[in-house]
Amino acid sequence: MDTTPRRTLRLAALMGSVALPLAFLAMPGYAQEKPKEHADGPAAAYEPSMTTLGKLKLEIPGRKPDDPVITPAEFDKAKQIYFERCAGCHGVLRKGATGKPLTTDITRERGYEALKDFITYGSPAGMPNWGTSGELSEAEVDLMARYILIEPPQPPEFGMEEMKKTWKVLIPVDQRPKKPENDLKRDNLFSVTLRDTGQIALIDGGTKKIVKVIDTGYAVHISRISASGRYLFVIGRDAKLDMIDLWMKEPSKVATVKIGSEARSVETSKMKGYEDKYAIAGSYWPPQYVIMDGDTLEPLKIKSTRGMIYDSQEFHPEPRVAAIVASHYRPEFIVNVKETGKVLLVDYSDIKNLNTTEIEAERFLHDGGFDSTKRYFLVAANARGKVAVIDTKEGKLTAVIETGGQTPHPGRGANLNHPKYGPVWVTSHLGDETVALIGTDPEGHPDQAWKVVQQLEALGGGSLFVKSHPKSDHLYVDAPLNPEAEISGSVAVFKVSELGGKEPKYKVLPIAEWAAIGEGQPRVVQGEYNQAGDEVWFSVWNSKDKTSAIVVVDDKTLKLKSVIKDPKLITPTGKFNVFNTRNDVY
Ligand code: DHE
Repeated sequence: MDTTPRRTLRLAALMGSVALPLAFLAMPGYAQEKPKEHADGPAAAYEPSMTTLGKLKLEIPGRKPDDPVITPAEFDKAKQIYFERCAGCHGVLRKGATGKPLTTDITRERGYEALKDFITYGSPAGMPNWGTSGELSEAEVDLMARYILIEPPQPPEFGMEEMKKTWKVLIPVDQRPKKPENDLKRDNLFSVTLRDTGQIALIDGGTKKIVKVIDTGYAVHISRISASGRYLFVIGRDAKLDMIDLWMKEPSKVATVKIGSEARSVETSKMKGYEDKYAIAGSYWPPQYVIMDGDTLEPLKIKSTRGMIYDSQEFHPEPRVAAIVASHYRPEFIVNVKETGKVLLVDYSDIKNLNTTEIEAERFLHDGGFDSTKRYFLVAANARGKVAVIDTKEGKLTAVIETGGQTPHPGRGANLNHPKYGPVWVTSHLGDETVALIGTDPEGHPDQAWKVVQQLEALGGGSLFVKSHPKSDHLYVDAPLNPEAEISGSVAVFKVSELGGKEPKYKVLPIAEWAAIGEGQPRVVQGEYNQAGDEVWFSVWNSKDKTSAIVVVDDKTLKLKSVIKDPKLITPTGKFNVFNTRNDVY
């Protein structure tokens, strides 16, 4: 079906859902107005959940005489709820992140009743209405109000000693193949996250058959591939990093290490001369990154990200590591630190005398990718509605751009050759239906460089990923977190060659319908191309107990090419094609 662009989607409902939770602390008496449900927008469902921290055994911090009573069992439960639902915004130590601080000097000043009301009813500034939405029972709301009146427990640090205890080389380097021992078309393999089983499925891009399912970390998050294409690295939310050798007769894990308690990112060295030499992973807790040996995962260097926020120059105790990419221009990792708003260029050519360039960018950095030349790295400062551009050749900030939409969320973004504006990089938004096209060609198109040159309107808010390919004339925009099933089950496709016209139209592909699953309300997420760039794969992400699928679309005709279904394909989300991921093709 063809649809003209429309700005129909409940902007009002989406607005506010991404703003600062617990703004109530600055708004005395607001709870009495008992605002109605407001924080049910897609972005509200996307705040980080520190699930693994929730499972750690922690002591009740020294109870003071005026602390409200909480039993150890209640404390355990409240701690788990806090880490899973609240810490993403308010911080592990409750010192504030995208949400307000909840330190005891503040919470005790507000008092139990006010806290209980705000947890129950939320606030229009973005604090979810945990009580009235039914997410928390009355007893749980009472528990949480008491919990935030006591001192926050601090999860343990995770230094070299702890890391080394978890580090295992499962197959020593000298016992690994000297050359590939399988006839897989490795560059067209897809590593597919099976989120809720803590596994990845290796799927052959040609036959569309599962080659192998491999156990990895808890709520496994992303995969990255070494520069040579031999090693696959998979990070779980529990910060367990697994390294898989694709040369083995049957690809298998060859090394593993835990780099913290909560993590989201991993990358490998890509600079000429350093291929496969190092791996790096960043964690949410403790706030740090670690550089590891690229053959064995031996942890070599751990660096804390604690420090000053780029603009206020105030100390932040827990700045999380978000996206990490590897420079193609210098032997550097580009490490994005969420809460301090800094991009770190970590020079790995001499890790004994580690050199780091610290770039002031913007808060709160999340995800991003390269422009088509791989020289510029564009990263979303999502809570500020901006994208920061880093020149990885010169090692400096190029620009910080307002995207014009609410909460940009590009994934790695998409690179297009726009008929009017030349090379552009694209991001969609979590908070609304807009899609921003940013000029990335300062030489050929200086007037357009680092500006939003066009804004498209796609299906609706709740978009997480856009995708294109150098050989394709299409731009795909998903919307998995949109509250409407029809939207979250579809993707919008724009024709790149028609973007120069008036009001470009998009076509809707009913991906979930094509998967013909029947049960549940699956969300369609993250397009990923095959190596040839002639087909694009989408995950049809259903709940754990229901059938999920991967739908493969013919990129030329936009017709259904095949549906991959398998009982082992449980909760597929991210997909990482070996060739495209190792070469940063998107
Ligand atoms: Fe992700 C990338 C963090 C929830 C699927 N996600 C990233 C990156 C970060 C991040 C920092 C960039 C990594 C990099 O490039 O090095 N993600 C977070 C969160 O904090 C958040 C919001 C909540 C949480 O508690 O984890 C979160 N992410 C999700 C999901 O719910 C998704 C949709 C499904 C899933 O599998 O968990 C999801 N995130 C992804 C995917 C990528 C990703 C598929 C990589 C996209 C790409 O094309 O590179």
